[in-house]
Amino acid sequence: MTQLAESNQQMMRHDWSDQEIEALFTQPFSDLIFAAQNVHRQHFDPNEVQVSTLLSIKTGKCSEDCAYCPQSVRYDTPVEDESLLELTAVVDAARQAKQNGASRFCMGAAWRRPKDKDLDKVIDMVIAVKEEGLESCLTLGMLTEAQTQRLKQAGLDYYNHNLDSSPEYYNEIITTRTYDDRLETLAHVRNAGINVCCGGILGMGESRKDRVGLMRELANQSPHPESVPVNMLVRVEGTPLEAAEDFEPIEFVRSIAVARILMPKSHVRLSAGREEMSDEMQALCFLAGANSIFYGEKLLTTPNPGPNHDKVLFDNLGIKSV
Ligand code: SAM
Ligand code: DTB
Ligand code: SF4
Repeated sequence: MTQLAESNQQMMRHDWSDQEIEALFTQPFSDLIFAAQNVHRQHFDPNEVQVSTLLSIKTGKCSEDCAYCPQSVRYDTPVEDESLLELTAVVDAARQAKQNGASRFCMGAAWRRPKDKDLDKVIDMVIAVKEEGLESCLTLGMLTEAQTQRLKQAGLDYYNHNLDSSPEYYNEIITTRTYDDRLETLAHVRNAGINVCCGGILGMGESRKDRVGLMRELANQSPHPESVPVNMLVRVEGTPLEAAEDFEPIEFVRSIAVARILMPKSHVRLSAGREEMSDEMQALCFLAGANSIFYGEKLLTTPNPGPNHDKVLFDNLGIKSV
């Protein structure tokens, strides 16, 4: 069988074993990148990258204990708390994002789960963002089935809810909600017909085996999440993970390539952590099949390369933002 026929046969599987995923990870780098490029080119224009902008609509004072997160009330971090933004501030930010070339506007809130009265206001934001001609995305924490249905009715395009790590490593990172809680919210989102954005974080002290476990959980969802953010931990002072070891860049690129091979039609987002990546490393990530980024000077609370830097990078690589 030719290599192309073989990779076609591997399309859209939801039954990957750890051994198979491990074998993808351990291939020689050139073989892995070549395989990922092959898959990528069957489904996407390799010179197009989707661009999303993030806005924190409610910042800090979150009750959860996610060890990576500067917004947890339990850690003393440089984050300035802010209650839910007014609609006008969100519309202004959405217009700016559109002007900068973003096609999707993602709003994030530091909540364990939204209260219904807060959801009313967020729904107005979704409607307003869509009126600006942008796709809408939310990340608000856990949702009930009824809340998810209301978001669908409002026209929400994507909901981001990450698995963050393998189930095996999860308890080292978060104790205030379970892996199953996350899967339940993801099921509500999928059942409501909202596109699923679901990924994780690398560089939290996990092993290769845990990265395999995260990829297994993502890829064995059926259908695959439409969008898969792969975050590199942003180490923030005051969080339990502030002194995590540097994450090996080639291992990060390998992880992107594995995500691309496992989830051929998903947008794989080179998400948090770009501020610490060289342009060369980002170029390798695009070569490995990443085809989405967050654009704009800030992620939720931490810095991101600004639009000017990204414009030069995209020009150098001949990438068109979509
Ligand atoms: N509170 C909601 C929740 O946890 O689902 C939504 C916002 S939360 C900040 C969204 C995601 O951001 C987390 O699931 C995590 O994957 C990512 N994140 C948070 N802090 C991060 C950090 N320091 N480095 C990388 N990713 C981070
Ligand atoms: C995701 O996976 N990464 C984004 C988005 N979804 C919401 C958030 C990254 C946050 C990085 C830390 C911060 O800026 O607070
Ligand atoms: Fe709260 Fe989300 Fe941060 Fe966890 S990741 S502490 S739930 S804002």
